[in-house]
Amino acid sequence: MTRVLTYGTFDVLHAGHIHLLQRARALGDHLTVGLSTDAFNQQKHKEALLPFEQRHTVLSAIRHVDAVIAEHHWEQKIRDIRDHAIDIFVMGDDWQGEFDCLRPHCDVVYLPRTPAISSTSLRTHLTQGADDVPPTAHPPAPGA
Ligand code: C2G
Repeated sequence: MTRVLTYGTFDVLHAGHIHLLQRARALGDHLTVGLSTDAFNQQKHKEALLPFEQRHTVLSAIRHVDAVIAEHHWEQKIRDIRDHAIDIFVMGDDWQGEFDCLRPHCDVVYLPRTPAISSTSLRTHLTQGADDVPPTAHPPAPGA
């Protein structure tokens, strides 16, 4: 069994997140997602609209996701890789190179990020009542 691991905030879930999770899961047989806690989001200087519990409920319901663990700090990845017998670590390529230090512990794969959509843009759209059309989210090119 090939076990895959990824991390994120997954706030205001959108097609970019789903495309990432779908491709990550397709690299193996089991996908574990490290979900950033509200406290860790503060460390990341990231403001999530939805609290951890709600983001956990949504993420756990996605058929591409087999397990959700809490992401409390930057340094837990090596332990998570060991504890969950991870073979492949995956992140979107906005993180290109940032996690190459994990290569001694597992394969590291960066997948093309889905353009033109982000939780930040959706939060702005939702909270500022923008009257423009919500951003579209075309999936990355096939084989991306
Ligand atoms: N993503 C994507 N396309 C988008 C938006 C996000 O492929 N349009 C990917 C990101 O590259 C990331 C994952 O979806 O791999 C989750 O994105 P975020 O929820 O923004 O997570 P982030 O804040 O990048 O947290 O330790 C790692 C961090 O917890 C990652």
